[in-house]
Amino acid sequence: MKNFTVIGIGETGDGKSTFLNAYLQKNTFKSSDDPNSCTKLTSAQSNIIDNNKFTAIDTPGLKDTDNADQENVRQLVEFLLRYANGINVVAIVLNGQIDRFTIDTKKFINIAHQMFNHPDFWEHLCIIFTKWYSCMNEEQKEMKQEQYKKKVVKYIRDYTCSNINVDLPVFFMDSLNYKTDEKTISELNRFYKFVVSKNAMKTTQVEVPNVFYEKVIREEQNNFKYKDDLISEDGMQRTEFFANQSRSKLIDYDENESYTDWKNEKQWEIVKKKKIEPETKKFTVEIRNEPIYEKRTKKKRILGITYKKFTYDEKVGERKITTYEIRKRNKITDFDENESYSDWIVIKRYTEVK
Ligand SMILES: Nc1nc2c(ncn2[C@@H]2O[C@H](COP(=O)(O)OP(=O)(O)OP(=O)(O)O)[C@@H](O)[C@H]2O)c(=O)[nH]1
Ligand SMILES: [Mg+2]
Repeated sequence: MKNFTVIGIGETGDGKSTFLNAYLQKNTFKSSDDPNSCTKLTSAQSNIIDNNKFTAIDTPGLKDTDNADQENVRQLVEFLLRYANGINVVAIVLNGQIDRFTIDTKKFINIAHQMFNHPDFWEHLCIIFTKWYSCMNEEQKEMKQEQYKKKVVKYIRDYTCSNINVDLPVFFMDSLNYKTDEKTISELNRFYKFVVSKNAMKTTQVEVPNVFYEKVIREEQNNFKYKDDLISEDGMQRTEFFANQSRSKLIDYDENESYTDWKNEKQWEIVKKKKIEPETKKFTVEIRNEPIYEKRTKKKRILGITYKKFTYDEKVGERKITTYEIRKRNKITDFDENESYSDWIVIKRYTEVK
């Protein structure tokens, strides 16, 4: 017996559980008109109709009132990874009473697409308008079918940056009255035909999408370089770090952009050394000659009266005074092996007398 699986995705309270009950022809999923989220966990139910097994996967609503969208989607992905039968149809369930093509519809489509991560995803997608009462006129239906669908297809093309052909069938249901409402019975039959025409899409490749961002664009930066210098007595050691990095550009559903931090993908390092070798040298800075005097005493007659002794200095030679400086400087061999010198610094100054 063949199994045909439909998964319902959409906003809380728009009628996913009720629609899936209609699809299974039995009231198995709990539904409620309470404004708070009713379905809390992803679960599956089946029914055998005309010798075919039909399975429905009911999911917690997006825009969950407990703000648990990300957690709900994670749990849904876990469920799908364990679900071996594959999915024939992904039904985006929307409240038919609301005409506008809102950011939320984009979000549901986007999340489902990112989550299934399957090349044939668009072929399996359809829209279910619920709460479509029999009293509603056909014109309105046409309008929805044409204009709304056009907008969704345009969005899918913009979003995938392609001219993809998306069939995107649209169904109108008063799911609560699936047994009695003629129009719903006929739409359900059309829906079964669509479901059985689709092969099951495997769910082994499903991924947890980020429910907050419409687009997550990976950016790369290769050979990014930063350095770390370590100074020691004999010089400086420079470690140059290189990395190939990546980050994500996040665009939310209101088109606000933000970025994650850069993350190193691959990194390597090059160590370079800067050598400092001290050298000292003796410099002669001054040579000067200084006269050498000796004291002399002489007697001298002062005009016919007496002799008087007086002393005087007499230059008897010269001595040479040499001033030396011991200076020090550093020879620096830089990271590229270029040599240079620091200025001389005087570390000692002295004189020698000869
Ligand atoms: N008349 C009518 N009522 C509907 C239809 N679809 C849903 N409802 C009602 O809308 C309310 C919410 O429906 P649910 O099926 O619980 O909605 P849901 O999307 O499963 O909601 P959550 O589980 O909270 O995400 C219930 O009272 C349903 O009876 C419909 O097509 N026709
Ligand atoms: Mg529900």
